[in-house]
Amino acid sequence: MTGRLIVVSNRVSAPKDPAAGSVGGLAMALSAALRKFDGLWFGWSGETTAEWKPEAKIEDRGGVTVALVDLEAQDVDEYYNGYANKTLWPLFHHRVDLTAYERSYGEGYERTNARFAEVLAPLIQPDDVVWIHDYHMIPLARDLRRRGIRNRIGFFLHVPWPARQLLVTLPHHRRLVESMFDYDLIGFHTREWLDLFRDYVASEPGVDGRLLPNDALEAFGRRVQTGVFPIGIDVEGFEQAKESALGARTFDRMFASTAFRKLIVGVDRLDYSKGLEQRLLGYEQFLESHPDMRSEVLLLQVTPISRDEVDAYQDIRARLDALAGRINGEYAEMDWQPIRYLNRTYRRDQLAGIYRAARVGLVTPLRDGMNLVAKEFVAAQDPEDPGVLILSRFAGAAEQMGEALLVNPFSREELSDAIHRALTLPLAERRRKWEALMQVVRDTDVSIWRDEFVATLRAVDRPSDDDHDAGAAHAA
Ligand code: GDG
Repeated sequence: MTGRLIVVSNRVSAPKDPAAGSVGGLAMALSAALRKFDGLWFGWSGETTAEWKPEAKIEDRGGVTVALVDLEAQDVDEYYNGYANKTLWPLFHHRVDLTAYERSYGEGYERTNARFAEVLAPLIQPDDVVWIHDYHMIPLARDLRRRGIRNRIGFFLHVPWPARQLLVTLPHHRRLVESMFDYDLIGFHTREWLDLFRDYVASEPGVDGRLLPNDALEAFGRRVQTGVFPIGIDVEGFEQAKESALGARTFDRMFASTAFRKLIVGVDRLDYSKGLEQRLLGYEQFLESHPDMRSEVLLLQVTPISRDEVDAYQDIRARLDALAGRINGEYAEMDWQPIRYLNRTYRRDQLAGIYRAARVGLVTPLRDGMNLVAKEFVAAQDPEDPGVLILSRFAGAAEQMGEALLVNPFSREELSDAIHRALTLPLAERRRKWEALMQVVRDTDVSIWRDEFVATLRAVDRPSDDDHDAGAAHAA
């Protein structure tokens, strides 16, 4: 009998109604696994409490058991808004200029993870495997080990791993990496992120790390297995969204509202890592360099607001408002406006209809763990007349999606040239590229990602319990 699966992430996205068209692929895939293995999804409720209580509210969400904890306002401030979103997120996306190095954030991060461990540890049964997600909870395995948990624990990082030269600007970087050696398996989206992690372990003074065969690593007197697990989308679910009544109606609406024009589409959370300013400037360069094509195109940029309690997000929002306004003011004609810039969310089936109506998908982050929009855009295309994906070479997705038009998003001229090329690419070439890209999208379906990670975690070679005790003593 295989043990239960326990998924742990900052926010628990198990849907109340799994059939709703708005559910993301990751939430679907993890919920399906939890239903299959009779598991549990643990995380922050999103609520605050006046005083910390070490207990979880257990609920059923669409057949998945979830365990939710409330946090004190100070925890939310220092752990979530602070260390996670103002320190690790910018640093891991190579934005040291935006990284906050406040001690209180680091302390809040340690405290909150210890609190999560306090509530989670008693919920873990002897045969369970635990799968922890993302940068919010890097030290959680260490905190669980301190509470005597010996189960297999895996970690998956959804964002890039930073270059060593930048990571070392983080006070206590070694302590953070040392805590990762309490996992049995650490997964990254790409070889590039894994190699950067290996570089830190092998080269950082004081770590004394060793690279072992098959991507295992040894340091701090312990050993961890690492691997590359590229995430993807729920292809079948996305295809259903595209074929759904609302997906088809959205496609018709977009088609009618862009008549005689080629639609270029971008869909991104409002985040400085997504390269939105550079994208608008690249598009402006295209309008400037190709005046004859101006009124033939239209950029639809869907950009839901995110993390707007954080100053850097308010700043980028104001800059984008101004930039979109300026470009529209400068280039619009009485019957044409170059950019439709929308700060709102759409349902997933509507997004599928929008992607399908587009001739070009612009996915140009400055740095991105993977980027699922690139895969959704491809999956939404009409195989007979597919659109062209322009993809940043700095998105993790570029490691697999070499048939896209790969660009350097920092160069507005390169962006402009890529837009021109995408708009003029012959049908046969578009089809050939789409088929190759669609194969990648199928081969990396989110259920494959999930199953491979969990199977690898269950099969990892573990040190004997004696070694493990030595490791736990070392960490304490
Ligand atoms: C992190 C990593 C990694 C966007 N607007 C709407 C909407 N979205 C959906 C997209 C897509 C998802 O949000 C965004 O996923 P990304 O992968 O592009 O980016 P992050 O949010 O930064 O995610 C990233 C990912 O984790 C998974 O590991 O790929 O690198 O940064 O699915 O469609 N969804 C709906 N309405 C919107 O308006 N329904």
